Amino acid sequence: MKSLTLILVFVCILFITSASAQQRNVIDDEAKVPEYVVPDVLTRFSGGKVKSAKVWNTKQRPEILQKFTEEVYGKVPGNLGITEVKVWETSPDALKGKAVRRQLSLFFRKGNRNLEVNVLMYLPQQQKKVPVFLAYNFTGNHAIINDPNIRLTEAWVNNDPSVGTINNQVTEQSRGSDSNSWLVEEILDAGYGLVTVYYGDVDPDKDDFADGIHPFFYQENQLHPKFDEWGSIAAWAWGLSRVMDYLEKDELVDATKVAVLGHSRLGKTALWAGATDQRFAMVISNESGCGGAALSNRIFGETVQIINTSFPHWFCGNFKKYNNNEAELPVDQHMLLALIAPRPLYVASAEGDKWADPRGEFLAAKYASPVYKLLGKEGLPVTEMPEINNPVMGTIGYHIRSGKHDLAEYDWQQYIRFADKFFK
Ligand code: GTR
Repeated sequence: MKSLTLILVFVCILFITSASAQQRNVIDDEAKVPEYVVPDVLTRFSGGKVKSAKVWNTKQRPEILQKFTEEVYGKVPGNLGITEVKVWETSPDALKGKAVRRQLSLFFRKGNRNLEVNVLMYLPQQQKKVPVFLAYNFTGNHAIINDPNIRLTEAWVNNDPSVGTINNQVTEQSRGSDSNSWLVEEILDAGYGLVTVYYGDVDPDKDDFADGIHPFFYQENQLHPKFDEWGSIAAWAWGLSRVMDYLEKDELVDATKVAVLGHSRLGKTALWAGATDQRFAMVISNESGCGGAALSNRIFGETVQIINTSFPHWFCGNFKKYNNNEAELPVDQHMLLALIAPRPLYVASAEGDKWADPRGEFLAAKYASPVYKLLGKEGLPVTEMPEINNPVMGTIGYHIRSGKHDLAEYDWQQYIRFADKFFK
């Protein structure tokens, strides 16, 4: 009896260690990807095929959107519009006469709470309304270009002493520190404006629901969102929609031609913004990876369990149910991409960014394409992954470029071409 118990204990230990080893091993070898199933985007949850644009728009799309809202990103618990717009400046000859620079703050107020969101705009010097790229930045508006006139955010930022970000506050030293990722002059030369906001103005990127926009919606004694309520990604996406509210009123911007763009976690955010707010005419996901453009059911690189552990605040509480349990997800990320249809969508990967699963990003774009087709658009123009540095552009665009995880010059050059295809 004693030996039987010992054997049982031994078997249990073996089982537990191999299970946790399985959890720890990140797959970055194509041959090791386990078999998986991707739900068909045009099959109803109740069974049956979607065969018309009408059924897509009135039934399938709202149902998919609802699943993502309740199980992945979380719902916005109420309404709050911009309380005040304060325009700090509109300078007609910024960047040595190349641009109009406009800076303004959107204030959100409720009870004794006040949130300031700083918006920086560079626009080509034209008399007419211009199409714009709208993109969050990671480290403050002043970091995207070395322009001494850009206002410094007072919001919490991640410390980075190498660029003078200390005590979680930016300093003069970090002006232009992220300028490699922002092709301001090329964007302007191509006839586009750039509208950018520091994402931490809306919600500081830390596992703390007492700051940023979340507490504005709390009921008495509530300390964090409910399980089906918004994490940070949904809060940042909400912020993009509020910027859009403003852009619709800006006399210099063509709000029917706003391309929302984001890199990495902000790529996930851009996709969710595009899915929830159809005013965004184009959506661009730069290496958004897990919880962004990459399929979750394909276990490669970052997984649901890993992302929920490293960044427990990004998604809603319900998403944790799918840690090491992706097959139970009612949706996969190609269905998120399909929510953008029929609007132009660009998905980009990088060869050196295996963590984000380039192939999983490509496949999601491919499996979203039937919806574009149903709505009379091309979707992805190819069925096999293109070569490195070989962009393809249907109504869905895709490239995998050489190099690492980054928002690079090459990426912007493709986005400008893609915008030209639809906005010019
Ligand atoms: C990583 C994270 C990714 C991606 C990236 C980023 O640490 O695992 O999902 O979002 O951060 O945003 O830079």
